[in-house]
Amino acid sequence: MLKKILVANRGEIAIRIMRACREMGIPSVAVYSQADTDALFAKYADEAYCIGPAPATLSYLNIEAVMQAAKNCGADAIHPGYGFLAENPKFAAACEQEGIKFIGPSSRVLTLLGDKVAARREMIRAGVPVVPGTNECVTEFDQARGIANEIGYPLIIKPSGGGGGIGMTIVANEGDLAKALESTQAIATTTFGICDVYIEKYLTNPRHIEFQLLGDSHGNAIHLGERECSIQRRHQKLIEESPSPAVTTRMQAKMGAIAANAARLVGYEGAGTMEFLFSEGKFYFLEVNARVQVEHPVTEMVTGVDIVKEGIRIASGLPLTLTQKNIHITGSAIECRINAEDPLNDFVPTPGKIMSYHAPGGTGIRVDSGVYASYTIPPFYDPMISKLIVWGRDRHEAITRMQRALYEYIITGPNNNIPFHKAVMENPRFMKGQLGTHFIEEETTLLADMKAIMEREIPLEARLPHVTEYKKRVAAIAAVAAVRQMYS
Ligand code: MV4
Repeated sequence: MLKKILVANRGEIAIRIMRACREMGIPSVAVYSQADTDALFAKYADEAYCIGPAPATLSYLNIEAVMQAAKNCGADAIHPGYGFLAENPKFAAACEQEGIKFIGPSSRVLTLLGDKVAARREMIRAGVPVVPGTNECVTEFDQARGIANEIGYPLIIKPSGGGGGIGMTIVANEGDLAKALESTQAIATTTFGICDVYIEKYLTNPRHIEFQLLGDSHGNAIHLGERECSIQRRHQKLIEESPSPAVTTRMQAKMGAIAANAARLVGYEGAGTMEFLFSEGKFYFLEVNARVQVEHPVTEMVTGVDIVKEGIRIASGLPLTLTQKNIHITGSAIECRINAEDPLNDFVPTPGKIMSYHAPGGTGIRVDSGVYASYTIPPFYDPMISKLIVWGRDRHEAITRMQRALYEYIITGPNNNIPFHKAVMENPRFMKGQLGTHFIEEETTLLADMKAIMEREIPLEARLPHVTEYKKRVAAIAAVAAVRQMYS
């Protein structure tokens, strides 16, 4: 087993990983930027080292600084979490060179999957259904026109070095093709340093469904079912759930087996996700996310598998103890990402000091956060405050439990998107499970619904007039006042 793990990340995911370390008896080491001196993850770790100034390029993205800290503290492994260096093949290679275990796939696999055109080709070879499109990079207009005529419009041009939606251009007809090709190549070059782009048939309003995978270093791979992540805005997921209300048990078993087999064929080690578009009953491969994802807890809630612990076991060289037959999906789980952002002002980030904080609890509730009352959310990073995850015996119970939990949740100080989540949780289309990637744009009443919810809420100060001392208020708030609003 690994002996000491440096966590090359911050916030809730750093704590999530350190919690797994603690349960496994493995000491954890935090590295933090000057902006994160007061952050919870830096306190939670067994050891913590400041590795640089606030900007991520000088700290969390600084490979030399992270490697130096790992060597200095004698860590034999690094967990990259998500974002930052998580899918960086150069970082994984640096770890391999130094004899420090990178907890995740090898630099070879990260290179392969990071090249989205190469990944497409590999997945076709492995028998995974992909979106109709090109299997090599497109450089010239004439080449693009030929391909476009074969697959038909609308189509989408994507940077091969990208992923997650950045720089993608939808093309409605041939008249727009030349400009779209040029602009996507330009964005690809500036954002990813490679001008390579590829073309796919554009699917209008599909669902976004992904399979959770675990592969070990002994050639075993399994899947833990799917997550539906269709509720997103500008390529930022906001709500995720498992299982998808659109996927039958049969489809889950079939696609999961295909995805796990492909992971095994590429030699995938650790936790990973295979992303698909799901349209008219069919799955189309998009890309592999070669890391543990933000939304992994919904899968943990319905399978009972600790995905982070499994990743650490795999990185220690141990074979998977779970077989596909051991994996059973029980009930339904939903995650709401609670962000410091203003839902009334185009969701602009609102970092700042959390004045009072009370997280929901009780049956079936999980809150993964890196904050506390009086903590100041720094402006330099992602403004996520926490992830609120609920489990229910079925989707309906999960939704009503999420409603209850959102009304218990007290965060004062920065504006946050809890009212938005409250509006979605009572949206009729959401409740029916009729989701798609354009859900938020299409549900044009969401903003007004949210405003109505905010207006009917009684201000916190007015809820407990008889309690004068501020601390007493904070304690009493969740117990009585918050939930009542749900029915007001
Ligand atoms: C697509 C697509 C439609 N057709 N590809 C955006 C994120 C990245 N992983 C892939 N994305 C998309 N690729 C084809 N051929 C639509 C999207 C897309 C999307 C996908 C998943 C979740 C949200 C999305 C929002 C807009 C567009």
